[in-house]
Amino acid sequence: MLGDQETIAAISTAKGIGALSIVRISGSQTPEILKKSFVSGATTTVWESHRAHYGFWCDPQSKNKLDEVLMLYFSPGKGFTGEEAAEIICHGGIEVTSQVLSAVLSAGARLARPGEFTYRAVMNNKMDLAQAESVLEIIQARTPQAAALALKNIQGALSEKLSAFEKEIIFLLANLEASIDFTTEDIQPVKYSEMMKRLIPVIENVENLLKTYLPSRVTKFGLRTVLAGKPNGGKSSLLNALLGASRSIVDENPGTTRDTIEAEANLAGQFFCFVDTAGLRSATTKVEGHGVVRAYDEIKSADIIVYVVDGAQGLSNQDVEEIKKLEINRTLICFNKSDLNSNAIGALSLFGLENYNAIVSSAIAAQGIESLVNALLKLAQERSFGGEVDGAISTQRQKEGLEKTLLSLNEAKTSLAKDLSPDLISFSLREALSAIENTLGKNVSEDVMDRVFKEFCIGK
Ligand SMILES: Nc1nc2c(ncn2[C@@H]2O[C@H](COP(=O)(O)OP(=O)(O)OP(=O)(O)O)[C@@H](O)[C@H]2O)c(=O)[nH]1
Ligand SMILES: [Mg+2]
Repeated sequence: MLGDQETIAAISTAKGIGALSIVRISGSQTPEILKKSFVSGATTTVWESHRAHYGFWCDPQSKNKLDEVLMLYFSPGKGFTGEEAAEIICHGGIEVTSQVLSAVLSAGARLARPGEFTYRAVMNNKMDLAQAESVLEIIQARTPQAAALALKNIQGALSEKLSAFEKEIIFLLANLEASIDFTTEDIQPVKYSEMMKRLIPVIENVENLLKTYLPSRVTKFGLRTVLAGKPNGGKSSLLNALLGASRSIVDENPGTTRDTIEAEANLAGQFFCFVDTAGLRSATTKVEGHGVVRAYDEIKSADIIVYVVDGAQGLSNQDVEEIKKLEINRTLICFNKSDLNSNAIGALSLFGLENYNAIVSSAIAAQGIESLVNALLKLAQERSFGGEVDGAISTQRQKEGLEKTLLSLNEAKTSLAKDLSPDLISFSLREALSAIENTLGKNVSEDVMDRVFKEFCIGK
C-alpha cells in the first residue's frame, strides 16, 4: 500500500486550538510547492537546509496570504524522512492550519497516510524498524520512564544489540560454511567446540534481551491490576478508594458489577490500569454470567490480582478455592471490611495460604488503603527495571522475532552438542539470522510493515 514516489503532506501536530501547528511536506515536489505557496522577502527560492525562513503561506492559485509562517527546509537526505522536505510552522487552530494544508495539497502534494513519514524514513535508511516503533512509543509515552526508554531506542540502543547478534550469527555462519565448501581442500574444518564457545554467549544475550519485554510493558502501559473476588466483598468500593473518585457503582446487593470497569491511576509515579470485575459466583442471570466469564478472562491476563475477601464474612471455601488457582507472585489478598472484622486475615494459615501477600482494609472507613497502595507498588517494583536500562524490547513483534531467533540458536546448539552435520547447523543459524534481521526490519513482508505503521497517526 505504501511506497510510491509522490510528495506527501499532513498536519503533524494534534488537532485543536494551540499557539502553533506544523504542516509537514516530504518528497521531490517540495521545492515546486514552496515556489507556488511560500512568499518571503528573500530574493532567492533556493533555501538553506535546516534553517527557519520567515514568510507567508499563500494559496497557490490566487496568491492570497493565508498565514504568517516559519518554513523549515531540509535538503535531500537531511530531514527526518531522508527526502527533500519542509515543515511549515503556522498559527495553531483548526481553520488556519487546514487552510495551509489545503494550499499544500493543491500545490501538488497528496495527503500522507498514517505513519507514512516514518515509513519513508525506514525505506531511506534513516532508521530501522525497531527505531520506527520507538518513534510511536515516544509519542504514546505516559510516564517519564516510558519516554526515556523510547528515546534510547530511537537513538539506537536496541538496534545496536540486535545488530550485535546479527554480526555474531553471520560470523558463526561464515566459519561454518567455509568449512562446508572447502572440506575437500586443505582447510581446517571448523571446531564445534570453538563454535559452541561463541554461540553460548549469544544465546544468553538474546535471553536477557527477551527478559526486558515484561518490564518494558509495565513501564509503557502500567500494571494491569484486577480486583476480583466473590460478590459484595467491596471490590468496587476499593477501586473508588484507590482512584479517589466514584468510578464504579457500589451497592449493598451482591452482583452489582457486571461489565469490567477500567480506570487508570498514577500512584506515586507508577502507572496502573485497574479493572473492577463482576463478583465470582454461579451467576443468577445471563448478563451476570457474561460478567463472570469476563472476570475470569481478566484474572488470566492480569499483571496483578487483588483478590478481595469480604472480611465480615471471613474466608470461605470458595475464596480458598479461587485463591489457590492464583500464582503467589502476582496475587495480593485484601481482607476488606476490617471495620466489621479485622481478624479475618488469620484464617489464611488454616488453609495453607500464609505465603500469599495479604493486607487488611476498610474501603468505607478509608483504612488500609495506604497499605494496599504500598503492597501494589512493591509488586510493581518487582516487575519493573531495577535501574537504568540500555536497550529493551517493547513490542510484540520484537518479542516474537527474538523468540524465533532463540529457538533457532538453541537448535544450532543442540546440533553442535550432538556433533551433527554442518549443513544442519548452518540451516538453524540461517533461520536465526533471518529472524534477527526481520526484527531489525530487514526483508520484512509488506504485511508486517502495514501492521507496524497502521498504529501511527497521520502526520508522523
Ligand atoms: N462495612 C463496610 N462495608 C463495605 C466496605 N467496603 C464495601 N462495603 C459495602 O459492601 C457493599 C458491597 O460493596 P461493593 O463495593 O459494591 O462490593 P463489590 O465487591 O464490588 O460487589 P459486586 O459488584 O456485587 O461483586 C456495599 O454496601 C458497600 O458499601 C467496608 O470496608 N466496610
Ligand atoms: Mg462491584
